[in-house]
Amino acid sequence: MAARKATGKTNKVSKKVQDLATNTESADGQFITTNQGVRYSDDHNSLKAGDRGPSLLEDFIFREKMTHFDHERIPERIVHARGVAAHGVFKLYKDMSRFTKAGFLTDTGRETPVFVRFSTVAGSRGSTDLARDVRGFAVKFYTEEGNFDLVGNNMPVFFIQDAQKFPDFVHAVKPEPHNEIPQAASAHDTFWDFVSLNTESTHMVLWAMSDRAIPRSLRMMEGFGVHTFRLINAKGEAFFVKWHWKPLLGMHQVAWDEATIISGKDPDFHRRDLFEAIEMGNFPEWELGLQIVPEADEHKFPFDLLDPTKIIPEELVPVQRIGRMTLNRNPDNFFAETEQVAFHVAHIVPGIDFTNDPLMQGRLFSYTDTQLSRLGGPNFHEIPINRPIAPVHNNQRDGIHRMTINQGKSSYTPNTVGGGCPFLAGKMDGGFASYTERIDAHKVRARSKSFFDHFSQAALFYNSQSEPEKLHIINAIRFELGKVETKEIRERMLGVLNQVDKDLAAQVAYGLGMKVPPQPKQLNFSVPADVDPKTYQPLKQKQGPERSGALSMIANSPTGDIRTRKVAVLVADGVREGDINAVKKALAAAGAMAEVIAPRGVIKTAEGGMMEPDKTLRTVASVLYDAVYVPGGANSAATLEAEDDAVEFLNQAYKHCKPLALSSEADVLLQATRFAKDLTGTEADVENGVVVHSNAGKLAKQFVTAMGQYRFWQRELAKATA
Ligand code: HDE
Repeated sequence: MAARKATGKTNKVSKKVQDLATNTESADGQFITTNQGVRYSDDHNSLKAGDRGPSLLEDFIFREKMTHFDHERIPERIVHARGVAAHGVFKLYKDMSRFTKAGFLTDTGRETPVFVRFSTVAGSRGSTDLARDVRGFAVKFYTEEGNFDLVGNNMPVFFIQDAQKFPDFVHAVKPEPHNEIPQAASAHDTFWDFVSLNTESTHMVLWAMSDRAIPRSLRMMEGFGVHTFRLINAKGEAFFVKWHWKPLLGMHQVAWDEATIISGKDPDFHRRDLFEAIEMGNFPEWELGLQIVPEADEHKFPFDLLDPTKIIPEELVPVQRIGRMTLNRNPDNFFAETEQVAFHVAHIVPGIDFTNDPLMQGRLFSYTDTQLSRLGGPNFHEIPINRPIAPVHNNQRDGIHRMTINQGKSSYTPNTVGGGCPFLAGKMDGGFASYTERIDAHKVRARSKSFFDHFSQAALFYNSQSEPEKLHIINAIRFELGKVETKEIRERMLGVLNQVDKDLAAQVAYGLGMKVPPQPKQLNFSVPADVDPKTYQPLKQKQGPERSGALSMIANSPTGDIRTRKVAVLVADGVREGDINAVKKALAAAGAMAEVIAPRGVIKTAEGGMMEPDKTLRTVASVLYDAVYVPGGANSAATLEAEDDAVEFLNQAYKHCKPLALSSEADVLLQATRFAKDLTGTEADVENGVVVHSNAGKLAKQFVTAMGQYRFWQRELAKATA
């Protein structure tokens, strides 16, 4: 595989990982056999009594094959069922031993192998990649001291504060139980019923309604550990820490209308994008960022560090970028690796520890429990993708699908028959010891009052968005609530939104044709039983920044960087091949790529040659590309003008705010579009991302500059209704 070759050197550790994958099999040049290793000669016909007679029960070859097939599926994950993964490495920039003793965070000479699985949350395994949803971002670090799993999401907060509510939340967002509708969508009654009754969800609801929930690529989204963890240094000192992944390609989104079309045109859009990028050697990269808070500062914030519905604004604690993760190898086998990988929040290594975040505490139980039913027994750590590179020795034995053949007579500790092995590891030997946090408390079912502010950070998030992003949030909520059939739920949610931002609530209400209800209207099950939910007034704290620059995707997208973007070059018979070459050259120089698309599988160029396009108009659509280019050649443009699919290609690209470039010779095609009437023929068109020029070289150059802005969202603002 090209990608594997391109990785080049294998360091000591990744070699070890490969050695551990001893269960690999390749059928290249081999005879077919049964699972008992018996070669056989016919795999097309079952054994019968006569060639038109009944099948015979003794056909062990048929029965073995069919039995295996009948059991091919394992239960999909209850949440995060739809996922895709890749291998890679993590390299540290900066020794963090002041804060932690974890080897992969202190030894800058190491390359730690990683396996990363991205996922959507609500949909089934076969659902679309472009659902409006949170994305899972789970990283398994195979460190020399054992596996560390950072099981995070692409949003830094969560819907609930206490694990007790997780099954309810998941039941509410999943398809409704009576008819199993809708698939992979939160736009339905039960989700909004739940979140409108649990105002602790409000902050996360806004993230989920923002463009973060419809990323352009898994390679272009942030990741977060969500909970506050602890780092522990060699002296035993503890620090609070929040984990961040910052994508080096910046953060980018698609338009919602675009997402819905992609779901039909290519439901594997994200999965394909990741796979192809890695195959092409465009290795996705993220920097690992840490926000570190000394223990002594625990109570200095206007929110509780243990509350997973809160961020620490970067203005209060900056994110230190301490290392880089590069994904450089696709899995060989989706099932064996991506499906069978088992992440667990409790997989930590010495130098990292938990906090009392009540959501995290519940997760510490859930992840092993779920693997027992999904992977069938307690030995899932022996599946190659889950094996640590650190050696494993203990007295655990047997169980379903045990792979290890333990030697010797001792399977207990303490023992003398085994010479006392395996030995206990003290601190000096790198043994894990839990942080000795002092706890002095009553045993209660309760929530700390410091968790009661449900709206300040929701408002912070909303206020920090640019105008186009605010519009996207408003439209997303209009869409979702528009699908909610129960009026009381819609109304209750408007009441909740009104506590975040009056204009937001008013705009959503206008779109729904409803009125914002007077306050307080909603019941609130986010408050303890001793508070009357009807009269409960939410606590809103005013401290902290009004806006946070890190929260807007658009504000954090590097302009000018168009690496790995995909351009559609629309052509037909009579196209000027020289124009195609000019744009291809300009794009390649900037790290982007072009695909030539024609009405049929072969075309004749203006220069007289024959050309095979990469794709035809029948199999692709503009939603699968970042920008569109129409080269010169009057015949080509005239042919495209007569093709509904070609005109629609341009219309959609314009609607989704993408950069467009057309040779002046393609004017007939341009005039056939819906947006031709919006053009002025002046510099304003270029500022609006539509470039027209008669010179192919200049057109290509201006096009690359326009692509540097990614999208021209102002087109939507001009048309927005309020
Ligand atoms: Fe998970 N979660 N979760 N979750 N979660 C699972 O584990 C759970 C939560 C996350 O690619 C399950 O192996 C509980 C927060 C990711 O394989 C399950 C609670 C965050 C993945 C489970 C949460 C996550 C999972 C399903 C609340 C972001 C996919 C299958 C107490 C920080 C990992 C499985 C992969 C998967 C339980 C909340 C992230 C059922 C009980 C918060 C990325 O164990």
